[in-house]
Amino acid sequence: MIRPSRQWAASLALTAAATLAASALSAPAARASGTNTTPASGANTTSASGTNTAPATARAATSAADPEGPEQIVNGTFDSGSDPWWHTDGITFGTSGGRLCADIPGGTVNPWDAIIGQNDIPLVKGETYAFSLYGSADPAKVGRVLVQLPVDPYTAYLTANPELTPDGATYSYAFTSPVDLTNGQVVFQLGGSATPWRLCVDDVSLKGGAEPDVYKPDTGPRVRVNQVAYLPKGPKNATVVTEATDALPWELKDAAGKVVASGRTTPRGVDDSSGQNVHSIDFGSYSKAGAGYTLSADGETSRPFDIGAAAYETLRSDALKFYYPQRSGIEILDTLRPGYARPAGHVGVAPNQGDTNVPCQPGVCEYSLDVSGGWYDAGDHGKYVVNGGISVAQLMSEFERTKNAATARPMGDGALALPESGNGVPDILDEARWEQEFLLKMQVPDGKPYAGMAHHKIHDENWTGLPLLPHLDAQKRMLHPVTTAATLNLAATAAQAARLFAPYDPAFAAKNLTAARKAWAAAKADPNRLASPSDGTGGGTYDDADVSDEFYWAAAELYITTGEKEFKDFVLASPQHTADIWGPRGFDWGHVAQLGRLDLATVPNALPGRDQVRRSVVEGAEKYLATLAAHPYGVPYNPPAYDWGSNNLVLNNMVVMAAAYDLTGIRKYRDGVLQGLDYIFGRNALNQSYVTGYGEVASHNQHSRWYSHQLDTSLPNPPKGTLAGGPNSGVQDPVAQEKLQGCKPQFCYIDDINSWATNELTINWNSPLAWVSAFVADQGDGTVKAPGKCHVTYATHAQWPDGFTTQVTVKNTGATTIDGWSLKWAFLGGQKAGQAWNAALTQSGATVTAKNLGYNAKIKPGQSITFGFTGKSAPGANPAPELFTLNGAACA
Ligand code: 9MR
Repeated sequence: MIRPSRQWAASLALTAAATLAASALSAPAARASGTNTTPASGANTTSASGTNTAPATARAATSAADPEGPEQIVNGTFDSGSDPWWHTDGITFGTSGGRLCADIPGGTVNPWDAIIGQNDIPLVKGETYAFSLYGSADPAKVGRVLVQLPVDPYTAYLTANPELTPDGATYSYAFTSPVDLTNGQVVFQLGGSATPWRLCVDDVSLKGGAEPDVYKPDTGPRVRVNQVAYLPKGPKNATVVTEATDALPWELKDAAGKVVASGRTTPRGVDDSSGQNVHSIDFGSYSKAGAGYTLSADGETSRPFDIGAAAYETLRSDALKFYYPQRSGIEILDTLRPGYARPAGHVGVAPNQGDTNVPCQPGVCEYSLDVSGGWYDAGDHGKYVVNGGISVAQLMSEFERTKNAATARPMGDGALALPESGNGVPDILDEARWEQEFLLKMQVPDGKPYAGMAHHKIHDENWTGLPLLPHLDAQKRMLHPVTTAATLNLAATAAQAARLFAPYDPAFAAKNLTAARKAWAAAKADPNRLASPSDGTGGGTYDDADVSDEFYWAAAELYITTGEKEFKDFVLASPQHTADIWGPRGFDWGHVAQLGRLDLATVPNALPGRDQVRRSVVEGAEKYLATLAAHPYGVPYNPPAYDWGSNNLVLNNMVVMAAAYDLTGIRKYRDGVLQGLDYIFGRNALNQSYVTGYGEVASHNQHSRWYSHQLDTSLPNPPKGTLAGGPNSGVQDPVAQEKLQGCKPQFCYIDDINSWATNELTINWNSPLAWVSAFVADQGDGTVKAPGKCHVTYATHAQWPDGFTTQVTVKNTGATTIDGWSLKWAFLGGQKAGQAWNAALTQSGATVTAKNLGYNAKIKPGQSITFGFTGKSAPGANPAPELFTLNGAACA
């Protein structure tokens, strides 16, 4: 994969200089050999080139080049893409089958007119190096390989001219470095051919010299805690890294250094995810709120932490405030996000080329679409429907949970300081709408081929370098082919939007329902149109070979919204409905059956067998709880290798436990969520928080083209509340490849802006963070509230096309008289409560409040009152609400 990094951008800049410098070299080889034929160099490029004309695999040098010496080339085997190799413009470059192949244009004059290279190769003076590669050329060509100074005068320490043939061969050389250099360069100079040709290389190796520096992260004290806060009445666990095998004493100290609790650790043996011998500490019996606590064991003292709830109240909004400055197509105002102001990106103002009139990739379509708006996916400027889909769904679900979960507390209009604040709509829905409007724009218009389907993505023609503010991106942007997965993401989110926006903007709700139905029909008609796994130049592929889970999710949302038979039947017949979808890896943009299952379980609907759906969510939670309990760092995720974006998988597994708590009220599921949070905030092998601005040591250099403070100090770091992707055993980026090779899963992370495989920020990773932090904030100080002493029966007696009548009975199940009552519930969609009897009804959004009248204020123990109302139906299902709150407490 060509993926820019700062290094890559710098290399390209250097290419122009290299061209100039190379002409200054005039006879580069002569000058280079001159350097190399000094007696001190031992082997020299003359002999190297000389040997090179001999049959392949001949060894050039006589000196003691150490073929077993340390490898200095990064990714010379091309097993994980092409990074950190760079190339000059005009070369078409790609890896396949673990080999790099490049099409070299014809018509260039000088060798240096076409270059492939790698930077930052350390050389040690006097050390002899063995350089080798496998290469082929079609048609045959004499290649030119240099190990050189990367800047003027581009002194070459090795110049070799392998005679490359279509059959391919291995070439070996040796040279002795006359210099100490930290930033040597290996380049293949490939220009000078009148006609195009194709080069393939593999196993590029430079062995010898100093062992590359082994990167050792600074992990601070060996006692690992949640550096942000433990809830006073919640669980409190920590991990100690120690050689000791027997239990050790621990002490909890308050901010004044006074010991307030103590105990003994539990030895846990060697943890596979970190390779460390560890003990765990449970100090959950201590519950006094305060700041600046520390935990000591084995002679080490943890980073400080709070016992309190305040941080999570802030985090729930910060995690959502992340989205406004991710917006495309709108100016970011300093008044709303101090320090983060920037002009609108991709609004059709030069140098931007989009997104108001975006053509397709050649051959894909004949029209252009206005696809402005939406959120940028991540640190890049791409916008992808499948990833936008799960992100907007999780924001909408965070809002929808406030209608159905006993502990949920809604955040209202104005909570997120948005341009739309004050419009009477909860800010979280305003933010979700920004993305949903974009998803709607990605749907192919009526009358065009594939009408109703959604384009998979829109992004730049090539990867851009860092930093690059969105409004400065001058690349051509294109729509990529439609896919079934994107279409179903649109169907699912539009169906969910249809019910949630109905109370606020019925026209927008209706537009979404129409789009959802169209998308569903189009996906059914074209059920296996997949994204190409090789369409990854300039943007991510987001390819997915199995879309049965997308079908299930879309059908589930359409069923919940409409109650219609077609969707019910599809859900019930889908193998995803009964499959065990709670695997250890969890769910993400490519595995979305869980989104459907969770909503079917938690959002009111009349699906036959719904109890089993609910039970299955609890079964999933049990699994993640068991994983967490067995893990000495308390992580509800423990695959042998950590995935790309592992933090988001951890958080999504926490969503499942949270849903189980919402469904059952059983405390252990809630405590599982709280423990999972400890890992995210510092109870981990690296002893760091993965959320910017939260915790003593926290990620703050996430890969982003506009939060590029690490590269340009005039730019900001990501805003407070931004999640880093987290450890990724795949180590696909150059920084990870250089520093993290062979890492144990928890160590496969580095807070470096160029580590895009371990340290990116994305809209679909902040969405579970937002969801979970709202859940945690809802737990207050962690006290589990007893259910209200009431029971409600809600019976809709009659229903006609645009209306219904409902009777509600409230029973006092407690031992004391209720004197004055206020009962709350929320409708699924846009229903409106009308005339009432025996109660006074008011409604805000979907939430209805029924208050007693003077004569029925009192409900004696064991007694009931009944009231009723007529309602105005909204299009779609009108299931009975399932959460009733009487005087602030959820009825059992
Ligand atoms: O999050 C994506 C991850 O699941 C994939 O394994 C990876 C490689 O295809 O791509 C990740 O998504 C990136 C996307 O392709 C481009 N924008 C940034 C995303 C996060 O790194």
